[in-house]
Amino acid sequence: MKRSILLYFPTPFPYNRPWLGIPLAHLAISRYLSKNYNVKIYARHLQKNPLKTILNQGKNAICLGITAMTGFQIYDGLKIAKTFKKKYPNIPIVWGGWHPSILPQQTLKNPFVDYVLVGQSDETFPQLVKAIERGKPPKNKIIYPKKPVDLSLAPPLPYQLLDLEKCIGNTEYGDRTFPYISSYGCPFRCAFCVEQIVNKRSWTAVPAKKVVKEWKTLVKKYNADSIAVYDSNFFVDEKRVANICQGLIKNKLNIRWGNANGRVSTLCNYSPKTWRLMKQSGCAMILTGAESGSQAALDLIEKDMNVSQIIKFTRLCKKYHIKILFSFLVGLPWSIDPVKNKKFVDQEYRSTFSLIDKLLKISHKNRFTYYVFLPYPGAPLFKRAQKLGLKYPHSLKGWSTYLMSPEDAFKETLKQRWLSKKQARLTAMLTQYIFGLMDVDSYKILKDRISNPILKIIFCLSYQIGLVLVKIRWKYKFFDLPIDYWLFSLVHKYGGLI
Ligand code: B12
Ligand code: SF4
Repeated sequence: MKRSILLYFPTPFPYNRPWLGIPLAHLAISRYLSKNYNVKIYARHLQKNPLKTILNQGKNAICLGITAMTGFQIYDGLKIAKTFKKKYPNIPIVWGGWHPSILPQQTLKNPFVDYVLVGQSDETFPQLVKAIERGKPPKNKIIYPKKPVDLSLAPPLPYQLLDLEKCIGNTEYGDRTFPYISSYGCPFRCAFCVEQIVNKRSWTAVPAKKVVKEWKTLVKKYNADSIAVYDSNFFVDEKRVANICQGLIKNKLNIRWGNANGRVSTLCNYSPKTWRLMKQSGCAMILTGAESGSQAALDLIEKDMNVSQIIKFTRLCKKYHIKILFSFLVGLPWSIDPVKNKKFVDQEYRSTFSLIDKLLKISHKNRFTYYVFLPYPGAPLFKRAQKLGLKYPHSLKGWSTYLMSPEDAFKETLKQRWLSKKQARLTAMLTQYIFGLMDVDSYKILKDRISNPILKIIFCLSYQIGLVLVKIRWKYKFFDLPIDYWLFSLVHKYGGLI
């Protein structure tokens, strides 16, 4: 009988907000194991009561694997790990993913962590599993990859391990959108990002031919009509992108692809031929970190780009009818002096608002998201924030409540000097409510998710009223008396719509 490997994907959100998605990390670490072991992946959106099922399956297990980003995933992961450890004290619990990779020693100190696998674990996890199975577990409890994974040799992700119907949903560019990862790492050095700590500015990718072949399987076997690309930086190699596009066209895959993360500065240098291929092959949406309208802020975060490139990029995307999902951040740690800092942050808001107005004039079809800057452990700006008085946790458990979502961010900022509670709230209001409703695709996506006809009518009416309100608010930059936003937040929190 095959031995089993249990993998848990902790929920990323603190309340009952659904997260539909494919736990790609678990598929990636199972790609060399799925044939010879009984790999089982658990998550709240996959099973009704994952804890109960995991506890029932423990007897024959070699280990339990848990992934975690900094934040709530740690909280949920620890809850499962604690109960599991109580029932099966001899089965090792292996932690991996972004947070354990950033702080491996601290993570290992937790009693419900037996091993920490740092970074890309496609190869190291199978090695560990086999060693445990042979009864020769490694003495070293923190395991590092020897080199970046060669994705040209790696077997395709074993999507068959999941009940995919529970994982996929609709997006603005498709009804059955499948998440996919075509590269690991990113060669850039943005000072707020953890890429350079975990992947050391390396970048490895699945070759173009293989990407096309794997997308073809997703279309033919699983009926995918669209692909969401989850790479940290999909567009590093223009030739590869062009070849992928050509392959998609040649194979008449007739899909749309989106979410692909790319840098403004890289894409501005792409040739018109590649842009045309991208459009023809179904590129529907590019995600980019525009970060700020303030050049001083872009320089502080070492973004290595300028504001005029953001404008050029927006024009290019408009020309080729590709939607942009812009990500902005605000509230950088400028100065130890709170008065000076406030001045800088006010300037960040003004510059970004003015840039967004310019971008809206070029096209009103793009989506803007706006986040409060939150220092992630390991990133260069974290060290700067530390010097400015950031209070941060010193244990794995502590990081589980390091709040990440914009709606909760103001709670965290109470401890910070460089952003007021009011400003943090404003940022959450902008990203979720104002820009959320102004995004022309939100209406359709959300409407399609509601099956009850009466609820659908109520939704449509409220949305239209909300849209008028948010447009007025944005036009006059009037964000006080946010009664409409509070109502929206209630629906958002408990209705689970967005
Ligand atoms: C999809 C995604 C999400 C999804 C789902 C998250 C998930 N865990 O799958 C959602 C939408 C929920 C999300 C939310 C957020 N995300 Co996010 N997200 C991603 C993204 C784009 C892809 C994740 C993915 O599937 N990767 C593909 C897999 C194959 O790679 P991987 O996860 O790195 O896994 C490999 C290794 O890490 C390791 N590994 C991973 N898990 C495990 C488990 C075990 C047991 C082992 C042994 C190994 C292992 O092996 C894998 C194979 O090599 C990543 C960027 C990226 N390229 O990974 C950011 C990323 C993980 N997100 C990030 C951030 C900052 C956020 C947000 C805070 C964004 C925001 N401002 O709101 C929120 C946090 C929400 C919350 N409340 O905590 C950061 C993480 C920072 C951190 N310190 O944890 C990343 C790295 C982006 C970045 N470069 O900054 N995100
Ligand atoms: S380009 Fe994106 S993934 Fe790369 S370092 Fe900057 S923020 Fe991180």
